[in-house]
Amino acid sequence: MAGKRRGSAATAGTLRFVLGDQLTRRVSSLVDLDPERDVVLIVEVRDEATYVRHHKQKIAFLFAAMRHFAAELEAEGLAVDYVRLTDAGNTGSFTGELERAVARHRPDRVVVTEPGEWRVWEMMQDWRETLAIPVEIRADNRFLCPREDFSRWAEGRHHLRMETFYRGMRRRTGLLMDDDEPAGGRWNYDPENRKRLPKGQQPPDRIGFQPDAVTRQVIALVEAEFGDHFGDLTGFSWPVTRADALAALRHFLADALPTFGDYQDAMKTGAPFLYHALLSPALNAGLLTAEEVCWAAERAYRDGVAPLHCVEGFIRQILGWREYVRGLYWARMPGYRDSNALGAGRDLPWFYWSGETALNCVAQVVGETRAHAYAHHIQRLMVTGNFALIAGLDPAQVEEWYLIVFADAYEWVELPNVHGMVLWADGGVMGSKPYAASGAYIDRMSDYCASCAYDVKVKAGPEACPFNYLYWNFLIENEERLAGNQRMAMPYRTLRGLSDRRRAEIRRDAAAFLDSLQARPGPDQSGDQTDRVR
Ligand code: FAD
Ligand code: DLZ
Ligand code: SF4
Repeated sequence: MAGKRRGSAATAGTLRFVLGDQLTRRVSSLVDLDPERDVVLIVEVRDEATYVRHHKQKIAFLFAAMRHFAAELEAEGLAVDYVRLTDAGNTGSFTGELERAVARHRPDRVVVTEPGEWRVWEMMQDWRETLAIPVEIRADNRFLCPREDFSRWAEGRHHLRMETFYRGMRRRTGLLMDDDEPAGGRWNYDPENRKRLPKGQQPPDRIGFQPDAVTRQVIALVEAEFGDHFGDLTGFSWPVTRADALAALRHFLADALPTFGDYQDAMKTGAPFLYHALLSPALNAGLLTAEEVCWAAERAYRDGVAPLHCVEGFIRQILGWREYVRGLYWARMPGYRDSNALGAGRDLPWFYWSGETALNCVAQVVGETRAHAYAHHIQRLMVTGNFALIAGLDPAQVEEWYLIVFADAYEWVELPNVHGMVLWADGGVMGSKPYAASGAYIDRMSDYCASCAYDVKVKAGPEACPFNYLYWNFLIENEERLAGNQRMAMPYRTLRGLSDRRRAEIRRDAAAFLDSLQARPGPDQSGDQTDRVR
């Protein structure tokens, strides 16, 4: 890129390496930047786009955001060394590009903010040994709970619980607090956040951002270089600058937040966004901070723009869940991903890529994910996640899928949600019980079942909704592991009431369905193509 390389011959300033998901002027690696002597390094590298084969929109989103951010820094008069993917000599890796930049600029030190993924953290430790100059790795100041504080809180606890952590964070920040008491007298309005969307209720039109010339160029680059990755680029409309991300935030606060809480768990055909914020790609890449988003939501409550149960429900997601999973990731890595508490090992069915399945709920969610690199929380948890859990899919393959398909996916947030919350592969570190559910849950919260080839009311045989018998089959298969879990007492009591004949029927239907998954990966899809897409 036409980045200024001021002083590239013999400057003795600091080289400030900003990763693609650290795009804020306030990130710790830039706070004490000396505009006269320092150089900011930003690099597009093939390794980061292919260590898993990310959705095309995720790559386009980050490259576009990186290029816009670099341009903003340059407009401020700063020296930016921006390496494009197709620049001659691009080595394709963080390490290679950092080494080349050190040779170009000969800085007296490198400053970088800690990354969001363990594998990059390990790279950074190597830089300290291999580069001949000091490498300072700074804490990521974009989170409200520093890693050390979370680790101290988690120390000695085998089971961590988000609710306890969240209350501590409310007290610590003062968000939704009236002196020492929670606003409205309650900490949590979760029971008010579970309504089905009434027939005829129309969610608001969502603001989309037309790609400008820079973004269009990136989209063409991604199609040319990563055309065989999962996902469509045609509808790309993510905000890729801070200004646009702020516009998206304002739009959410005014048009969706006042109803967000009521329909947080609802799902509707053809309405992928409902009242959700659509802010996670911008938040995770640094275009917005968690702190400003939470305080903006609190202001909407104090000003009477949005009711408390909606604002609390929203703030809980960011101040609670987001900070919690991040703390847990760093406190439990690198061993966290190695457990497989339920011994699951079935291969990921091809329909997670193709969407070609008679399970209408799964087909809808995969189709929307392909189109937008987005599915909302309940779709991720209770449709693709619930299926993966009750079908006993291999945690590593499921985790890779989630890391690939969403524009907001980084391991610090994906892994605890998938390994812990969805698959319970951590044996209960993250959540008290598996979120297993039959088709009745999906029927209650969506309109998917009305257009499905299967019948959600039928429990056995070829017409039956597979979620129904897979749910009971899951309980049977994991009886030894889960029956002692207090929160599973009710379903196990019901299971014990089933006749031997009914149990055998469940086992038979589940085995036939699961075998068919392995035998027939899906129309027109060969195993070779699975390898290609991953
Ligand atoms: P909203 O529903 O409007 O929520 C507001 C914000 O709260 C989000 O932007 C997000 O920052 C935060 N949030 C909500 N729930 C969570 C959560 N469980 N963990 C962390 N933050 C949360 N989120 C990611 O950012 N990246 C991921 O890779 C990711 N993978 C997930 C995988 C699974 C299986 C599940 C169940 C959840 C995952 N989530 C992930 C959390 C959540 O689904 C997304 O953050 C949310 O759907 C993003 O859309 P939104 O901005 O419209 O969120
Ligand atoms: C996800 C991603 C992609 C696709 N490309 C780049 C890139 O070219 N340059 C970069 O600095 N970062 C990229 N990223 C984000 C990194 O993967 C991310 O910083 C690490 O996963 C650590 O969170
Ligand atoms: Fe999904 Fe079963 Fe409903 Fe079909 S009937 S949409 S498979 S829950």
